[in-house]
Amino acid sequence: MTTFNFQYDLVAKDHNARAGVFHTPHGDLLTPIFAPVGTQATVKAVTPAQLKEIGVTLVLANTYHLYLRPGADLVAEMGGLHHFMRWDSPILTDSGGFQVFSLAGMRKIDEDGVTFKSHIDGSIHRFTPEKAIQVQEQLGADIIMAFDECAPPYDRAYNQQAVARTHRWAERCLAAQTRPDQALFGIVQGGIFPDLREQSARFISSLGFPGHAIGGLSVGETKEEMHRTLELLNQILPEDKPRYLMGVGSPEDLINGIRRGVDIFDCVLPTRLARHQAAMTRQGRLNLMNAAHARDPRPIDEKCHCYTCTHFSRAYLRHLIVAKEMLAATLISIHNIATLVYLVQDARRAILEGTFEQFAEEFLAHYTLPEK
Ligand code: PRF
Ligand code: ZN
Repeated sequence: MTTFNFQYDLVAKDHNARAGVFHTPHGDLLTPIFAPVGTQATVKAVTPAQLKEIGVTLVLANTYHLYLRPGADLVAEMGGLHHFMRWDSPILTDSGGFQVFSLAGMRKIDEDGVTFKSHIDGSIHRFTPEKAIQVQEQLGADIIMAFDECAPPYDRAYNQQAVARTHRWAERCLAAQTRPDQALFGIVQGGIFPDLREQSARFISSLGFPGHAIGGLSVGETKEEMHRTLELLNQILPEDKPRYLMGVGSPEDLINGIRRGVDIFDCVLPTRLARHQAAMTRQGRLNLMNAAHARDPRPIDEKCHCYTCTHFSRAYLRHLIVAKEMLAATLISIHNIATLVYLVQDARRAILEGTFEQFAEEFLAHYTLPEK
């Protein structure tokens, strides 16, 4: 099906960390890469021009949300997602499975698909693997995702079923694809269970997808379990295709993921934290609402070269927050996204230089984990 050559060039390896280039119809992605989330065809509070200035090259959008509102037909009629949201770099859409499964009590899963109730108006809808592909083809992202089932991480019987179903659905997604210019990624599931993960990685990578996603992590398991799972998958997933760890993106998770062979990450964390007045730095989180910042002339991070840190003081940002001004969310979002984008850029440089292990150790030594 695919006629565009979605090639992944592995440029350098440092232990298990990888630096590469993934070619897409809207340009090359330099990996490791972090993609901010634009659930409703907008990265909340940040314009495309601001994303470009930071150096963002990939954004994620959600099939579930855009299918419900404004509708995939409307987006297609408006020239597709790139034109609609005026983002001319690569876009990745998630398939909707994970979002539908998050609708506790509002969905019913069977072998053929999922019936669910809209969180907007309560109307009834149905997604199948075929429907998820059809909607993603209408949206027109560069990277689209297979329709999968993400089970609770510790439920073995459920994961066994979910893996088998995810595999059958992956084959149906491949058969349903008609556009030659979208990279359809298969998704590995299996919870915390090594045998299920191995089975899933072997099966999914046998289907010939141009890239592989790791689903079902950062959903309640421990960090150690996530790391062990990534180490196992790193040995099984083919080296010549990109690996995407879905929905993961704290600074320490990025470094720990890159260390275990992950190439692509996405997460709502930078924009969500920004709307809750929290700044991400390489040392840890900072709550800008705190009275300690009231007369602080320093930027969020003196070493950060983002627009926010090169122009504004903590005192000004705190003032915007206290006065409930919208610009606060924009400026903190810009800084938080920049923190993750610069972090993976530095990681890539270190991989190319062969110093990634030192870089990772150094980063983790100075990083204070947020309180739970
Ligand atoms: N599947 C899909 N999207 C996802 C996940 C998944 O398992 C996760 C889990 N971290 C986030 N987004 N399709
Ligand atoms: Zn900054």
